[in-house]
Amino acid sequence: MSVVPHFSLESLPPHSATRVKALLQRLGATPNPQIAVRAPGRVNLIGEHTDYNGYPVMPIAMEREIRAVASATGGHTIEIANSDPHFSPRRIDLTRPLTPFAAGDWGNYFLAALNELEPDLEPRGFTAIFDGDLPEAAGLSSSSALVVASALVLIGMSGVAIDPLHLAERLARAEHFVGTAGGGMDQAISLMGKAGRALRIDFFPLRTRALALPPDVRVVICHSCVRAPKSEAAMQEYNRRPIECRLAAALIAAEIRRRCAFPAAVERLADVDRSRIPLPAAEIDRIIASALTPAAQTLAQLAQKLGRSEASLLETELSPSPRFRLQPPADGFQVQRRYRHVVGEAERVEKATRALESGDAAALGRLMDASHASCRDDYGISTPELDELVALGREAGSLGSRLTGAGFGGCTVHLVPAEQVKVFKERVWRSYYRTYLPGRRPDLATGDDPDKVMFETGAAAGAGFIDLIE
Ligand code: NG1
Repeated sequence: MSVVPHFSLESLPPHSATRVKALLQRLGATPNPQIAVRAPGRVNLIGEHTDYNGYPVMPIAMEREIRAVASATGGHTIEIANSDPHFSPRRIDLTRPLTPFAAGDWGNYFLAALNELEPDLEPRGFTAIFDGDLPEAAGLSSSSALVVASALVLIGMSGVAIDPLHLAERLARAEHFVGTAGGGMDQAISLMGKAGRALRIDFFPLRTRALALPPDVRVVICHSCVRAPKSEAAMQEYNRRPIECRLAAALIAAEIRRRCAFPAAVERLADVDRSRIPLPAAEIDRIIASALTPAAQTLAQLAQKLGRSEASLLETELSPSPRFRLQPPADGFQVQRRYRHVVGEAERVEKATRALESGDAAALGRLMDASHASCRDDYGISTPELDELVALGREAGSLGSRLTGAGFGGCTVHLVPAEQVKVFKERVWRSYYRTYLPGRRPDLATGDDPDKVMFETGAAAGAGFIDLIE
């Protein structure tokens, strides 16, 4: 079993160490044990919306993070505060059943970790202060970094040892507490990121493989300035994708079973991967074509094809997490397009793995471009702003550009030759932030500081405890 790593304060980037010291000062002098933790956000290079389908992803842990300090208080109350005044303090009474705060409340991400770990850890009261430099609602996984940091605070306060891989698997499920039906990429990269490396992550069971980034390229992130908060209408749009994929898997499984014996348990698209269907390739093509027709499907059509009632679909596939039920979309379920994106994206992750193994940055860049087109055309998760930022990034000299994270706003990721980064940023600043946005979206304030909306990141180490004894 491996354990969650410990970092010395001196080993942290100066900015991070300074913030931790400021948090400790705010916590004040106390005779009780104090702990500090950090959990990075992530930028996904390729493999978008593949994780919950059982297909791989390839992110890096970012050099931006959520950090927290905590001190035991005894008793049965946990108090959490945030250095960002937008997030008011929250109090949790451990003697009562956990009840979520209002939808979208930051405290729910702490509760997600507590709800998962409470039976094992039996936590006592403490005070914790959280802090971070990850833009939220930006597709950079600030929510999972908060869940991971919360989990480490709970673990640190209880003094138990825990395997990061096992913890990542549990926290992926735990985050469903807030209502999203996401996969396990964000928690896994935050916990197991490797400095200087991308991680190829496979799921069910979770496993990771570190791959060196080509030495002569940099990862640049640009914010489209469109917020993508998953707690609002975007949650319907986000959760619709895993649900459409699950329906696609069920449709393919039903079609296979008409022709041959096939295992009963089909939960996700990887369960009906072509390699798992014991039939000739041409027959598999016919099965997929007849299971997934191009036209969008109504709930009634799906129920009929699957031999199920609409009510049963609503109660199972359309209710993927405890506090969420999808309203059937007015434009119908797009099962064929979603399937095409997921299997194409899974193939691109395989090719991207080979590109990194051979240090071929140009090949990775081409795969990133193709990924964006598929996210836009088949998965329907892009926006006009993201498309423009991707196109302008390519014009400004990137080797490959794409939206990153869930989509519907947030950030783009660009693979830029090291010597081009300065020019790239100057061009994108002029073309997107100074020309496109003021013309098309004057409502979106960008400010005057390019570094607030565009930044480079290397690959950081995964989450851990920060040793406070000098
Ligand atoms: P972000 O970008 O953090 O909302 C979400 C999911 C991931 C993955 C990506 C799309 C959560 C916590 N995260 O990430 O699992 O599905 O979208 O690739 O739901």
